[in-house]
Amino acid sequence: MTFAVPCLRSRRDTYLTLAMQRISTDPAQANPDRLAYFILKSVNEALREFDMLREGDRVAVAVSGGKDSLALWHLTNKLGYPADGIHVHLGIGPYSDVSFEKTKAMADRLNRRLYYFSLPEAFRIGIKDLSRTVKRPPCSLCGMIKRYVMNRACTEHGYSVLATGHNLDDEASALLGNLLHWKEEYLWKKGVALEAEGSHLAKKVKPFFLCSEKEAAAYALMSDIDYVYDECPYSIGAKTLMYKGLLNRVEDESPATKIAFVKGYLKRAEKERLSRADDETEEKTLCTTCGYPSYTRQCNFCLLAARFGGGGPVGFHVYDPTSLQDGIVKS
Ligand code: Q46
Ligand code: ZN
Repeated sequence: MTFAVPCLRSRRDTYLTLAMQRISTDPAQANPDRLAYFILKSVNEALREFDMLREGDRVAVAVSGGKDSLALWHLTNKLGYPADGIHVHLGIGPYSDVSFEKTKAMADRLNRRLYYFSLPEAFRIGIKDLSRTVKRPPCSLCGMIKRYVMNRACTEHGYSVLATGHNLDDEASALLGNLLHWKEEYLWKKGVALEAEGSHLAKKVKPFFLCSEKEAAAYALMSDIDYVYDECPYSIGAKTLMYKGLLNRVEDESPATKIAFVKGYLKRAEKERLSRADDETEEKTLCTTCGYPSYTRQCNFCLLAARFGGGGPVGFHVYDPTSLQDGIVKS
């Protein structure tokens, strides 16, 4: 498979650095086609081994505007799985605006629909002020809002699978963090292909989990994908970045450690999840407002919507490049 590689010479150094990790320690042998081959091989292996996508599935990709999610959206369509996108605008100033623009540009390029939810529009407040007002860390709020929006968009628009752009470095660093702090409540719940639960929680898959962050970036560069280069301001100083650095040092000394670490975990996690399922004491109920699973009478999203949403229904947008429509869907 050959990718169009615009201005290869100017990107040569980047490719060589990126390619060295998986293809060769000899820069002269590294080239974009071989790198593309390894990336596609890894994604195919993940899809097959973990039964991520089945015939008849309708796929949506969670798209942030960063390299991993845009590359995944592009690759999923390239591999023959027509996939639409779902995006959450967090209201983090220019960072969120640029992320949204890059996401919309990919919708245009792929000619696929994009569902999106805008926090500042729906709640008239960005994540920073929301966090301050409700006294909850921005990343915890962000995770909750994204999970809710993604699930709801999938359920209401008939997508059976939600694919996310988590790569090998994300999985390994999250696992290391959970282990170092023995976060038993999260430790065994992570997976790379989690089946749907009931009619409200879509199946979740991570087709990039065997690709390193560098490989995902290489795919984005090779495919001429324009992504947001800045990191989310709330990720700066996050422990996961330190864990990624530590794991990279281990990987340099002992190649393939990250893959062994994550694959070893996945084998054990499946058994642990099954044996722990009977001990689950926390009972889920259905939110009295939206009907989605919740541990409390009203789910956290609906509580926010009641407080900040102006009393009306919460609006989700759909941008459809095929009809050049940008409409709001009230739910
Ligand atoms: S959780 Fe936190 Fe991320 Fe959300 S607020 Fe930004 S850093 S985007 S990976
Ligand atoms: Zn609810």
